[in-house]
Amino acid sequence: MSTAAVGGDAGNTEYGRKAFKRSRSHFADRITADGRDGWPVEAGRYRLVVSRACPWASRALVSRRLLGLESALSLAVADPIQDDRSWRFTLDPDGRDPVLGIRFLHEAYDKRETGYPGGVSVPAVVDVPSGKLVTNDFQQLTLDLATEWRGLHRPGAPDLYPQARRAEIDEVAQGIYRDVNNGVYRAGFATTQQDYDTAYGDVFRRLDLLSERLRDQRYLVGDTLTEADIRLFTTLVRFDAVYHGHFKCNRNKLEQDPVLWAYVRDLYQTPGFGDTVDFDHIKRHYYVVHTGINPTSIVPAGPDLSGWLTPHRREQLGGRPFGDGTPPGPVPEGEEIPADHRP
Ligand SMILES: N[C@@H](CCC(=O)N[C@@H](CS)C(=O)NCC(=O)O)C(=O)O
Repeated sequence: MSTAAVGGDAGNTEYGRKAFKRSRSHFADRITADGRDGWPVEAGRYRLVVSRACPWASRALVSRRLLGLESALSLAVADPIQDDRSWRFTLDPDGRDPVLGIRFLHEAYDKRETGYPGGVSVPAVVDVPSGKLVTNDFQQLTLDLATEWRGLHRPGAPDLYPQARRAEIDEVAQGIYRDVNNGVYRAGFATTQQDYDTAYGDVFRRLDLLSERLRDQRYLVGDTLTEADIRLFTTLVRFDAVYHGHFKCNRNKLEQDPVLWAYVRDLYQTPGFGDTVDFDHIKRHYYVVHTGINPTSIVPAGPDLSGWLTPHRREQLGGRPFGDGTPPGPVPEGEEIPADHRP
């Protein structure tokens, strides 16, 4: 399996000596309370398709848990290893998603647009009655779950995108996206020394700034969990397992930054964050699929995960994780992370 063949992160890379370029999500319809794009928010109508390996999809996994949308928006988890037809439902009986009845996510893309030339990506939201893809716009998806889906939130759901803080959340999130979320990919898929050096510099410059910001405040914006924390979490939780080695972001491991390491453990141990994380899927996806940068596909045995559950002491900084709300309940049956895929 060649890196280019599997598409996605790798497929979005322009090979040759060009810088890594992430393609824009092509399907940007929005599911809204008023249904203005033709897709009204409705319990049970849509299916969220993710890979637990994917940081962009993982944002949606965390939001869905924190907001208590699990019964309103069902979940399909793709195999972390794609083949040349991209994401597939080989973890399900018969290799078929039990609700959509399809074997490959591309079938939902095809139903939406025949001959669509772009890549098939997660997260994807599929309309169950028609089987059509609605959106793969990961940037907008979590914002809509936090706002447009409010009518279906659980009682006690936090406000992850509070009106009064949006400008600050957007600004913080923009730097995180450019330098951290996407910065690690720019480093990992760089094909020139100069591109790699630039990306590596961006990653650690931004991480240093974030570490400084989080030294005396528990969360990134205000004193509660917001969209900004979700976006930083999904990269930090992968950092030592894949980005440090596989993507060569190796100035230091996260574990060596006392502030960020405590911050990410705090989030990991908060219901709705760590209970969505599958380290086995994460490691196997990156190391097996990206044969351009790991030709042997050998998946490293480490790192030791036991530190994730150690006390973080961030509660001493105050903060009210859920604001006036409450933590989410237990993970729904069937969505638990297997014991050997977590610390
Ligand atoms: N939708 C965005 C971002 C989401 C994204 O890149 N997801 C990756 C996984 S982390 C993906 O699904 N790639 C397609 C593939 O690997 O087949 C895009 O098109 O670039």
